[in-house]
Amino acid sequence: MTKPRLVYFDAPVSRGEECRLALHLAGIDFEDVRIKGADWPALKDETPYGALPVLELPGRPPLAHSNAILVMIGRMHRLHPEDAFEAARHEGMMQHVEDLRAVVGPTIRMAEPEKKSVREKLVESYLPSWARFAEKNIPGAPFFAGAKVNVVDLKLHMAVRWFIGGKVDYIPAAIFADYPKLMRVHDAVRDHAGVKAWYSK
Ligand SMILES: N[C@@H](CCC(=O)N[C@@H](CS)C(=O)NCC(=O)O)C(=O)O
Repeated sequence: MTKPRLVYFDAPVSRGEECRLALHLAGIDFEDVRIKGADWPALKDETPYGALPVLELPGRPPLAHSNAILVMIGRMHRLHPEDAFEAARHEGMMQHVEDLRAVVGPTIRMAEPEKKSVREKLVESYLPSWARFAEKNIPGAPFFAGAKVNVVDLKLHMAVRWFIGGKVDYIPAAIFADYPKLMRVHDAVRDHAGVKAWYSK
């Protein structure tokens, strides 16, 4: 291996996509390895924790867990605060996104009518509550910490983008519309020149 490899599923979503965006914004030339669903069972046990994304760096063991990957890239490439307390605040929000995924993620594999019923309950209480707490803890504008993008913004962007396309059954596309700070971070990342460059490749 001569250059970093980011291994994730073949989709521009979630934990893998936020790591790809971070690597791209960091200016790192990396191999974007996309695993087909059918090939995953054979690979699962080869990964550190049985899940993706995994970042492979030349001369290092594979690194797993999206937040660990993001924080490491962020620290090395000025996409995460140097100050320990500020960094921890960013990491707290990154964990908040992981909490959301831990709650909503399992509904993807639910069959009907359980999926409908569980998601409708999430729309009533968990999702507005999650957004309210996110909103309360975003100090800056347009990005989380102000004028400059950080890895936390990429993670928040992916979380909002999951729903606002209206492609998640039973979850309205406008679920986060009443949370202006959250939407502002989403929009600022969407409109960031480096992010646009990634999607125009
Ligand atoms: N805590 C891990 C969670 C990783 C995770 O659950 N990844 C999902 C895809 S987003 C996965 O690998 N699913 C397939 C499986 O668990 O077999 C992280 O943040 O990267």
